[in-house]
Amino acid sequence: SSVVTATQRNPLFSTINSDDIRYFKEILGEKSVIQDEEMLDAANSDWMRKYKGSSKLKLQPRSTEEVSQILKYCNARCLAVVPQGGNTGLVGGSVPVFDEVIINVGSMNNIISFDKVSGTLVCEAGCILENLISFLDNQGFIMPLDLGAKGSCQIGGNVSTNAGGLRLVRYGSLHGNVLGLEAVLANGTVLDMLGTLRKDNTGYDVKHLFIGSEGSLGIVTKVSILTPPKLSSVNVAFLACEDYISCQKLLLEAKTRLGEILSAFEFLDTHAMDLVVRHLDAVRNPLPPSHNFYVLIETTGSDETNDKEKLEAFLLRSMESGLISDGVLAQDINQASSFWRIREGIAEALMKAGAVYKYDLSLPVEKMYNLVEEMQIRLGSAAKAVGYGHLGDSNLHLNISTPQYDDTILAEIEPFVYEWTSKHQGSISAEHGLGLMKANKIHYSRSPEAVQLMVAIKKLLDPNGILNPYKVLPPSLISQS
Ligand code: FAD
Ligand code: 2HG
Ligand code: ZN
Repeated sequence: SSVVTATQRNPLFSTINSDDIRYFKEILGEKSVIQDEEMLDAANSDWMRKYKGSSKLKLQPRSTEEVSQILKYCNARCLAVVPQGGNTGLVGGSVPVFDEVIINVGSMNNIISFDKVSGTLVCEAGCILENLISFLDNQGFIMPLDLGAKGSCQIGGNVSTNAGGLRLVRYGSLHGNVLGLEAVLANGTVLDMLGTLRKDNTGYDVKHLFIGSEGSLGIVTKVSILTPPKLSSVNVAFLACEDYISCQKLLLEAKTRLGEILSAFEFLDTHAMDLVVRHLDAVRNPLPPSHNFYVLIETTGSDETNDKEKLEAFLLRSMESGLISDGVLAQDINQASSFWRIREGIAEALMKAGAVYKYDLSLPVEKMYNLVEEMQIRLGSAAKAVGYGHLGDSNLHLNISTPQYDDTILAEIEPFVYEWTSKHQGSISAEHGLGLMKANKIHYSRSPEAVQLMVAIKKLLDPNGILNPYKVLPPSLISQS
């Protein structure tokens, strides 16, 4: 079965009644109070169709004030809530576990301001990432983050998961690029931290608590974000390497020889390539088969001639030294996006292939692929271990693909994968978060003291525990009083 059962429903939480519905309709209007079964079905089920809740109510506030009224009421009534954005999360964090009220700020999708001189964009949290990318494109700017889910994910969801993605190697994480935000606490208090300053050391920088806390400390309603200018020359190369050590060496070469123009360094293994070619329409391998590893390198700079020369010299050198065995440089924007489609389509292809167990790990680059190989040996012919990810950020996406979910396979994977990661000082959550999937695994990557501090912060900000319960932190630590 695909059903993931976590834990027991917290009996302290109330259940929705008709007075609650009446109140929400009064403050939000009929249309923003969703009880329609089909719409609830979609919101109860995650992108992977792996986690399923049974919420009877989804609310769509249109302003910070409405979010505040909702939370104030839910807190007083002890009604649990789950903040949901584009529902593209991969750790079961965005869907209810039981009957939590779903709150989606997707109707809050206005751009508030854009300042060209500083590159600061201020917008509401429900803006879809791709819409922000298009808006900025017209202004001659780009978002500092990009990811395969851009067509659906919301900037509020990106901030709440501290999403990494395909450009982090160049522009850094949202902890650096988010200059300010507005969030609503469990009791309805609106925290205005929507600054636009690059530098501001006034006491504790509290906004960081909301970046990556997966909706467990508050609902993000507005964001101010630093955006880089769009540079004129972008090049994308799709390369083949015969062994993993060559991928590693190529990364170091790319960092030193491409330097400031390097804007992405992604890798996939031959199994990932097979999956996208097999399951996605119109996707083909631009290189003659078959190679063990593929690397996608993007450069972004401001001098077309210079950048191209630099990249070509790098490619020639890497070819001569044997680090790459084949490669192709995109000749136009369509070819460039077809290369990106291969990399960005892997998650979708894995979904089409059947059941999938996902692990999103930070590991030392040198050891990263050993895990994929060890996993493949453990699994034998029962399942396929696929390795790909953001090599430039030491972030491996280990995916185990099988025809259907199977507890004996799961027992081969866990806790082995977490223990292995912990032993190598890695992180069990590089960019997707802990969600429901890993709430009880936090100790593999955080000390007991750090977890205790997180629990204390959670209790301070959300004493009734109504915000995204059962997620992020071990439920057993939250319900203790
Ligand atoms: P949701 O999935 O709706 O929610 C995610 C979490 O954030 C939940 O815990 C939810 O409660 C919380 N949340 C959502 N909105 C708010 C809010 N306004 N306030 C408070 N909490 C909120 N992730 C990466 O890091 N890098 C990638 O490269 C990447 N690629 C992906 C590719 C595909 C095809 C898919 C399906 C997913 C990918 N992801 C990636 C995972 C996911 O898309 C991102 O984590 C994304 O940031 C989630 O945004 P969302 O709006 O869909 O949030
Ligand atoms: C990516 O980088 C996403 O493609 C998804 O983070 C990773 O599905 C995955 O494991
Ligand atoms: Zn990723």
